[in-house]
Amino acid sequence: MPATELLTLKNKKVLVVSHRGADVDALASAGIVHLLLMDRNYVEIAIPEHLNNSAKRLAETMEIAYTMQPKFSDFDVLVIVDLNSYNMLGPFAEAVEKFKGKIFLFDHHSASEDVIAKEENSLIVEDAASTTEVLWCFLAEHAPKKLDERIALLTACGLIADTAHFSFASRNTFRVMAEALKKTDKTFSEIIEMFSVERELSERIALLKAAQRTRIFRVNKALIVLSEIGAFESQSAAALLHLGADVAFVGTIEGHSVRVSGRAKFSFAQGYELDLAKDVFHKLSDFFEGEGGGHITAAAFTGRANSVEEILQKCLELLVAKMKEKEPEMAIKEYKEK
Ligand SMILES: [Mn+2]
Repeated sequence: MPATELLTLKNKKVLVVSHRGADVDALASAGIVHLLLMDRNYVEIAIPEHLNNSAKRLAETMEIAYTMQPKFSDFDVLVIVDLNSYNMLGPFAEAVEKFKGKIFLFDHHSASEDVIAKEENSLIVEDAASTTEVLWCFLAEHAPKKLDERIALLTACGLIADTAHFSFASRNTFRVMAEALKKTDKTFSEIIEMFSVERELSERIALLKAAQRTRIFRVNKALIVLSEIGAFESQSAAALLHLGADVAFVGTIEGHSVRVSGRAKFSFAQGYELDLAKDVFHKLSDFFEGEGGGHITAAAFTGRANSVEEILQKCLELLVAKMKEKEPEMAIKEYKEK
């Protein structure tokens, strides 16, 4: 089993790093590693650029401290959680690439071509629902005594958030959740309360605008939608799936820097053996400056381009190419306003 050396660390200065735009799973995973190592080491958590509001709320309720400007040279060891590509490290990428000490990595995203940590120090479980699930199973096997109430709560938070309240969950996810719940007195709704935030007006407006600006394509029986928005592209893509799309690509542009987020229904991904990260988002960097990654049903791209439209169009093209592997005869129809 890789990465077990992590459990032997003693008298080290350890920096735990997660991805930019850290979400609940990212922050909870960093919190778990902090709790795990803090008895015998000096541990800090660092987040590049920003955290989402739910992650900020969790940091407050669980009193998890973090910095956004770490001095990498002060540390002996890095532990990277909930990412496996340099792109997701944003402004930290260079410092991690140059880091001389040992690097451990725990993740559940589709593996990228980047090698941030040596194989023996990295544990990537692509079919795990969250990085907290990966960490829980790792500890259950190698250090079960460490599984206390705080680690259980953080594990549950990461699981609930990354599965969108168990919409995408395996049998193992429910098993881990049941084990974690046993270690706490909290109810399910009390755990949700630990990281829930009111959605801001700006986000709700963005979601409605994304729906308003949608281009709708019918490809055989599937509905694929493209939309452009000022912000909240991943939330918008998820919202468009709730409205009825099988796949949604939503992009945003500021100057020339572009972000595109994609979401696919699980049943659709299964039907076409689609991995949104591998079949669409990794490939975007062959055509545009930037990098993409993510999961089977949720992925994103950040890069540079002259317009969002050209990237959205390419997403559609790559998706249709993948669909054609199953159904070579494809009719694509765009629904236009009359
Ligand atoms: Mn995650």
